[in-house]
Amino acid sequence: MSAAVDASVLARSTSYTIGAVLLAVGTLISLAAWRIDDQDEAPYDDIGYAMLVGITGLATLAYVGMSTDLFAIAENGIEIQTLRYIDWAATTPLLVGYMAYAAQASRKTVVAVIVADLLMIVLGFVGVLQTGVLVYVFGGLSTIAYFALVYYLFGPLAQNLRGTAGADKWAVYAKLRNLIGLLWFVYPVVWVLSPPALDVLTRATTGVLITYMDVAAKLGFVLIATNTAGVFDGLLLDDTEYDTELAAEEERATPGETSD
Ligand code: RET
Repeated sequence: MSAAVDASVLARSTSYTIGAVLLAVGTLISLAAWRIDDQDEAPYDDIGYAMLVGITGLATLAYVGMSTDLFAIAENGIEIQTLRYIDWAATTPLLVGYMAYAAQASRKTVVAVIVADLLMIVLGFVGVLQTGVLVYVFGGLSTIAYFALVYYLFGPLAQNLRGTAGADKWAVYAKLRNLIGLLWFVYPVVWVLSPPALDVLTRATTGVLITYMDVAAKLGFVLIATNTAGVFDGLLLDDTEYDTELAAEEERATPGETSD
């Protein structure tokens, strides 16, 4: 193996290992939040927390596998990290499923959002197995599915929540939705620059970039979902401060009635 090839393999496997560690940290954060949180309204209930744990937990396993090139295949001379698409096919439906759950969407809407998401990933995977113009045809179809997903997140789901939920829940939803709307859009950009499309980015650069993006998309999601909801506030403030905060919150919720 030449030194250059050696260095690029090392860059990839090192970034996958770092990714696995950061995603494992995300999993621990969700597990801690699950234990601490005593709210029982969606998405701060068992179903919601199980989804959060699944999002980073499954990705941690995928990253451990990718660091050893598990399930990597060579198609038309291009190596493809199959495990990345398996990870995405399992965890992106969980991410958007969490959004639909938080918005208390109807079953029909939940199914539509998850189908759009799965189509986006599967069509993208079919795209990397093609050559020539077909790569772009499938990439384009996948991007249409992504836009359908964004439509649901910014349209029907948001409307559902805006009318019914309190300001706190809406704040969490809006932050998560914006994360998806902005950060996820970088994925098709990196995809089209990497092999087998325009081939401007090497496999190593693609691997490192996608690791950053996955960690930002998943660890970021977990941090926003738990912190914006104030799950860890009790740990950050000392007891008296926390009691004052709680009393103030109760006062806001039921003005006029003091708790003591
Ligand atoms: C593909 C193919 C090209 C077109 C589009 C794509 C979108 C991928 C996305 C992936 C998101 C992954 C996340 C992973 C978290 O760890 C499949 C690259 C639109 C949006 C959030």
